[in-house]
Amino acid sequence: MLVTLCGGVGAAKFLQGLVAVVDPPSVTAIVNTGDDLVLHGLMISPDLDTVTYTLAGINNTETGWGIVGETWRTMERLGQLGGASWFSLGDLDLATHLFRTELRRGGATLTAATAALTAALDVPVRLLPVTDDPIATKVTVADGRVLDFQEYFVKHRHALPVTAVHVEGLDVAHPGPQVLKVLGEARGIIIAPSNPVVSLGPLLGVAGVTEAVIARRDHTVAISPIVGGAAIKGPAADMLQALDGSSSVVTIAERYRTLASTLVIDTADAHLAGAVGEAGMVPVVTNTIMETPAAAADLARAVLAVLP
Ligand code: FO1
Repeated sequence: MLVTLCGGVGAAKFLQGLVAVVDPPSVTAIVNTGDDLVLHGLMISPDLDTVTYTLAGINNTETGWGIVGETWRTMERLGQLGGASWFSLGDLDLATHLFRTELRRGGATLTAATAALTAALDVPVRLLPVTDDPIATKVTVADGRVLDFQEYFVKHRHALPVTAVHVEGLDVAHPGPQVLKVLGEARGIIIAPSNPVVSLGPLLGVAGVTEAVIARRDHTVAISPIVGGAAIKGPAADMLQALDGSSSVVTIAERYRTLASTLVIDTADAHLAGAVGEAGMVPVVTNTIMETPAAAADLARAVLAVLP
């Protein structure tokens, strides 16, 4: 069994490549839930949905989130009524949130609701929310305001300088029922090229998860989300610059060296391979930019080649 630690878009693309080169049921994805929100009374899990839609082959490749061929009539009507429409929920995507919310109100855990959703969409990979307990990523911005993650990310287009990130609920959150077990049993653990601060940070902060990954360090490979000092998508580079004082593959190595033995970096960063080694991780240099499913499959092959 292979376990991938996942945020949203970058992880979803990687998983798409991985399932092209291994038997999909042998893959388990543990997914961040710190981005989750309740809006219009609906329970929304953006990272779980991005991974689900991508593996179901119905993702919107232009936005990176949501469903292909989406329409927005409900949002338009909601806007006309004066309702909150800053977080765009497409007409098809809304069905996911209705389905999940109804199950959860009936007593299902997020893990169970996710299993029902992925089964209905024929997703061949097991998706595990990192926790069934509510956790919520909060972002402190330069003027001192503490924003909910989606307010920072979507409403303010992740343009505000960040001074701190914390995750509410981590002190009482338990890992999902199968999370520690699969980490202990995995043939290999792959840290996807997701934002280390706001995607993997909350996931690794759930009780026991970091310790379980450290215990499997020799079987764990991380893929850098930073290429040439910049993030492929989103605010990872700005956040690392603000919080760690730098944003290179070496910054990633410094964050991940206790968790993973190997760091996969892009050919654009080949000149930093030595510095990654000095930071305590074995560097592997390859193309990490997943412009096509074929490129994602090549990256997955490169990762598999370094797993024991
Ligand atoms: N991202 C946006 O930039 N704008 C949106 O309006 C938006 C809506 C949205 C709805 C459902 C969903 O699952 C994801 C959505 N996202 C949107 C993406 C989401 O904010 C991000 O993917 C993250 O949470 C960061 O990983």
